[in-house]
Formats: sequence, structure tokens, C-alpha cells
Amino acid sequence: MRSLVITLAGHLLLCFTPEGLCQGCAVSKDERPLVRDLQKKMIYSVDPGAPPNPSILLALRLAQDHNKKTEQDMLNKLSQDAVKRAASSFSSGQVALHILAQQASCSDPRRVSASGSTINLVQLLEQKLEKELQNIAIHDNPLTSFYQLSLDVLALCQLNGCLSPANASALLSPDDKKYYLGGQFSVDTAAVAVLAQVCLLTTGQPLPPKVSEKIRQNVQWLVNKMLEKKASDGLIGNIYSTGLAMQALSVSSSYLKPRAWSCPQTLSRVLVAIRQDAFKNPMAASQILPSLENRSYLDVSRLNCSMDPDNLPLSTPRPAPPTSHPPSIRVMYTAADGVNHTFSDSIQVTVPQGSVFFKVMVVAQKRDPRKFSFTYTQSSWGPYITSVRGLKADNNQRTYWQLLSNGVPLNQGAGDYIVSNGERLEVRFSTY
Ligand code: B12
Repeated sequence: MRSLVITLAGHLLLCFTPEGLCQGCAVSKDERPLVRDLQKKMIYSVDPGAPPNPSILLALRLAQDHNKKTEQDMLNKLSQDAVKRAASSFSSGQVALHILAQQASCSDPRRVSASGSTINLVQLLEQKLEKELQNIAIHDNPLTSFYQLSLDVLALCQLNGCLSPANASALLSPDDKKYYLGGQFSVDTAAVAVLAQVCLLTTGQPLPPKVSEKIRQNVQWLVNKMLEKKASDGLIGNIYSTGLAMQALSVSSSYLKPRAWSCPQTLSRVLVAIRQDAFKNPMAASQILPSLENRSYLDVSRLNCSMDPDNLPLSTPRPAPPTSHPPSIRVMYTAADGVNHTFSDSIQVTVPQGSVFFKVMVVAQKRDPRKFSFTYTQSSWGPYITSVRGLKADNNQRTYWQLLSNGVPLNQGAGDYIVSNGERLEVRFSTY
């Protein structure tokens, strides 16, 4: 196919094909090694002991370069995990991500087989979404979050599952309670809600005019709110929401005023962050990768797996250099109940330089278990703190344990955030 391509500073700006205009931006040829490195990091990060992560396979499938064997192995593991966990421990959004990963691998999510059993993930998601809606009716709050509800609508839309566009448009309509977390507009949630609703507008049966008008209004509101969160350097929300925001904005160009957003500017800012290793966390890498390839989660049904090149050879990852004994640093650590104000305790903790927040919590717990004991669950992003001093986070009450440094909420988790000498760290029971 012939196309005319216009670039600025090596980034794709506009392209014209015989079919018309295709707009978007992707990394240049020179920057491609950065994308391949991210892919390899995601592949090497896979922990054989942990549940496989559908977001990683989804991102690898949306990439231009492939390692077919790795992707096939991941798909097999995901199918085994889905069959095992279908009955109990899946949240609705996890099922949705599994569906998208299967679909992106040209495997039918309605027939996922492993260990002699076959399950229908689309039907399972329909049931999970029903339970979410019941929880909203009772508690005025989903079982999970509007981020996951948006993933649910996106996956059911892509698979032509049982979903009324009118109900979906009401579910994802503008409402601060849905799109704000801890007083902050959640760009991540808005981005997935945009992808889901653009899917409703462009896939399947034509919609009744009133429904499509309502969906368009929803998308316009979300796009405007996301653009309000755009900083002068191109970031949208924070560095970890920018990838999803890029996906959303690139599929909603008809909702953008001229020059409202410069994709190449945002892409350049993201590439700086990649070079600074901001995407070490494989989940973060998986969410940024599609936008580097000018792809979005709406592309999962358009992939032609038989055309994939097998061009991403893997070498054995280099073992980390032996760490010399790092010097110690001291930080102040506080655990506080910021909701009912029943306790606020501080302790000075000594840890090796380069330690993460989680290490501080472990040391504090060891020194004074009565005040600093805590529990966590292992999530796709790493350890998620679920309780401190016996006080548990509760989704129906919209409470959680917030992480802060010098009074400012962190944009990384306890397993990733590297602490510095003299820092005041805090876990604060909060509402969102
Ligand atoms: C909803 C949400 C929350 C909710 C979770 C509860 C709920 N009602 O679902 C609340 C508001 C409580 C929350 C808290 C935090 N979050 Co949050 N959260 C999200 C969001 C929007 C969606 C997550 C989701 O549902 N994924 C889909 C499901 C299917 O995947 P899952 O893995 O099963 O999801 C679970 C985990 O992701 C976990 N979770 C949510 N946030 C975080 C953050 C970390 C670091 C970890 C380990 C786990 C975790 O809760 C999810 C539901 O059980 C993401 C956005 C994104 N881009 O992914 C941000 C996001 C993951 N959160 C983020 C952060 C930083 C946090 C906090 C550390 C903020 C803080 N300063 O305290 C805390 C976690 C502290 C802790 N206790 O360990 C960042 C992580 C970036 C990074 N590089 O690590 C993200 C990407 C947002 C962003 N753009 O900054 N979060």
C-alpha cells in the first residue's frame, strides 16, 4: 500500500493512504531499540511462580516485533490460569484483560482450553459485570472500580458480548464519583472509558441516534477532562497514566480541537522517561508500549497473527552485577489512621541505600510489630498494602492505605519507590 508520510523530528505526524488520512505518532526507526528493550524487560520479568499477567501479553501482541515462542508460552500459561481461577479469584477487569490478551493472540476467548477443561471467558465476564452492577445497586459502588468496569465494557464490545450500549453509556456517564480517586481526576480510568465507548460507537450494529449521541457526549466530557490534566511538557495526568491517555486521545481525534494535543510532544516526553528507566515495573511497561507503536487496545481484533515476524531473539539476561555493601540511610516512617484518627505512630528506620519503601515497612514491623505490622497482596503492579496495624482497607467504604513522601502522595507503589536519606515516609489510612 502506498502512503505519504509526514514526520517531525523523526516522529510520524500524519500519513495519507489511498483510503484517506491516517493520523498518529509512533517511535522512529532510531528509537525502535528502546521499544525492543522494553519488550525484553517485560519478557524477562515474568516470574514463573506468580500468576501470568495478561497485560504483558496484550502489549507484546500489539508490538511490531515478536518472539513467537515466548508469546505462545505466555498464552498457554494464561489459558491454564484462566481455567484454574475462573471459578473463584478473578475480578471482572482481570477477566476482561484475559479476553483482550486471548483475542490479540488470535485465540478464541469463548473457548479457552487447558488441563482438559474449556471455559467461555466472554460468558464469565457477562456474569462478573452483572455482579458489579448488583453491587452498585446495593452499595452505590462497584465491587472493583470504574477502571475495571471500563475494561469490562471494552472487552465485551470487542467480542460482541451481551451488553446493551444504552446501559453501558449510562454506566460510564460523567460523574465525579466514578472518575475521581482520592480527590484527583483519574486519567487512567477516563482513558479506558474513552476506549470502551469509542469501541461502542465504531463496532457492531448501528446504534439508535439517542444512544450514540449520549456516548459521544460522554467521550467529549472525558476527553476534555483528560486534556485539563495535560501538563506543558506533554504528560497527561502522571507518567504512568500517559500511555493509556495517548491510546484514548489517538482514537478520539474527532473530539479534539485543532492543536489541543500534540502526540509527538507527549511521545518525546515519554521517551525521555523510558531512558530514565521510569518503566522498570513490567506493568508500567505494558501500559506504555501500545502507544509507542501507535496502537491501542481497540486494535486487538484487527491483528493478523499469521503475518507476525519472528524477529525478537532473546539472549539470556545478564546477571545483575554483585552489589557491594551499600551505606545505610535513615528515614522517618509514620503509620497513621487518617480517617478516624485513632493512631499516628512514627519510628526512625535505618535501611541500606537504594532500598524500596516496602523494605522500610518490613524493618519497622520487625522493630515494633504492635504498631507497624502490615499485610499486603501481590498484584500485577507489585505488593499492594491491604492493612496496617490490623486496620483493613475496604472497597465498599472506599478506604485504602495511601503512600506518601514528605506529605505528598507517591505515584509508585511500596515495591518500586526508592527511598532517600532523611525522607519522611508515611502510610495513611485514607478514603478515595
Ligand atoms: C483503581 C486504582 C486504585 C484503587 C484500588 C482499589 C480499587 N477500588 O480498585 C486505589 C485508589 C485504592 C489505588 C491505590 C493506589 N494506587 Co492505584 N490505581 C488504580 C487504577 C486506576 C486501576 C487499577 C485496576 O483496577 N486495574 C485493573 C485490574 C484488573 O488489575 P489488578 O492488577 O487486579 O488491579 C489491582 C491492583 O492494580 C491494585 N492496585 C491499584 N493501584 C495500585 C498501585 C500499586 C502500586 C499496586 C502495587 C497495586 C495497585 O488494585 C487493583 C484492584 O484490586 C490504576 C491505573 C492503571 N493505569 O492501572 C492505578 C495505579 C495502578 N495506582 C497507582 C498508585 C501509585 C497507587 C498508590 C500507590 C497511590 C498512593 N500514593 O498511595 C495506591 C496503592 C497503595 C497501596 N495500598 O499499596 C499507579 C501505579 C504506578 C506505578 N508505577 O506503580 C497507577 C498506575 C495510577 C497512576 N497512573 O499513577 N489505586
